[in-house]
Amino acid sequence: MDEAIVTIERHIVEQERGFPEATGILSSLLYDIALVGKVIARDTTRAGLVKILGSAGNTNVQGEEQMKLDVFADRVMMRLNSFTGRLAVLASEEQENLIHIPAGYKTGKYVLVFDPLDGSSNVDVNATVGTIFAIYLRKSKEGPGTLEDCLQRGRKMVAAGYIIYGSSTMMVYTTGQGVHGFTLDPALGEFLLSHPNLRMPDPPKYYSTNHAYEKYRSEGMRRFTRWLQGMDEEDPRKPLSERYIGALVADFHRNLLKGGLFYYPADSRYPSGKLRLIYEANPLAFIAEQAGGYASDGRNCILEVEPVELHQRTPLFIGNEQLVRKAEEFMVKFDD
Ligand code: FDP
Repeated sequence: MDEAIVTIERHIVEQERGFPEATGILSSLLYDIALVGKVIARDTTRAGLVKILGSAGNTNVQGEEQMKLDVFADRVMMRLNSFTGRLAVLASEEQENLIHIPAGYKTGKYVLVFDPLDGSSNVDVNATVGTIFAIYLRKSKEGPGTLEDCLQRGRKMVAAGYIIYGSSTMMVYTTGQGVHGFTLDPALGEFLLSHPNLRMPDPPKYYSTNHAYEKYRSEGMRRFTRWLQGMDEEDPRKPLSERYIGALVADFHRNLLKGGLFYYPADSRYPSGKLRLIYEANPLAFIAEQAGGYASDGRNCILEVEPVELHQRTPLFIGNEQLVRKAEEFMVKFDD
């Protein structure tokens, strides 16, 4: 007999049964985010997209050029989530301040942090981009959500995921019960379970980093890269193949499916790393861990880092555990 077709809605509801005390609000929130993914996917793939390509002519809080599709994705996420009564507060990589629930609408018990369109420099060249999100329980008791609600350790996350807009659109999420991937059937407008219980394959196949910045990197990092390439004379290995798309979510996704490592270390341009702890590193770290992998800032598990500011940057090493641990070893040996 053919296997059952599982929609994301059914899957989310079935996962909720693992939490007897669940109220269904988290399930609804995840389903709202799936809808956000469909709306953004529709716009990234529409022929009329050409009209909105290019820079919006302003910069985001990181001083980076903001593309029009970023603005659009940010608004969709906000508009579909601010009025549902499920959230206390939101925070977006594209906005300097917290996003509060509009006056007159109820606040809920969850906190949503997101990167509306990761890897946005890929938009102009029709390459893969994605939306990354994480959900926490609020810490504050009532009223508008606070900064403290958003500055929680990754370990406290109740759910995380991403939607990737590539040759097909996929949503990948975890609520701490494994990692599950769904592919959007554009004709049905439904995400269908295509990748249940994802585990990072071992041995890994790939590594992903931007070699152009080698000259800004530490001795430990340069030596680590040579180790990955099989050129460490004391510890030779079969080289891993290299793939770098330049959109974290896309590089991570490939490594999740094929096994591998993504790393963006601190360097002399970015002494604290380039990527964002709250919007990028933490959600992907939770997914990596749930898929049998590991994520580190080079010294500590990413999920244990206490955030001190909303747009905090971090070095990131994420993927198969033995590769991430090896990077940590190189840093201790050559950089401390
Ligand atoms: P982008 O600047 O295009 O938004 O989040 C930042 C990010 O992309 C990641 O998605 C990506 O992995 C990285 O920066 C690419 O940075 P480099 O161009 O410095 O390699």
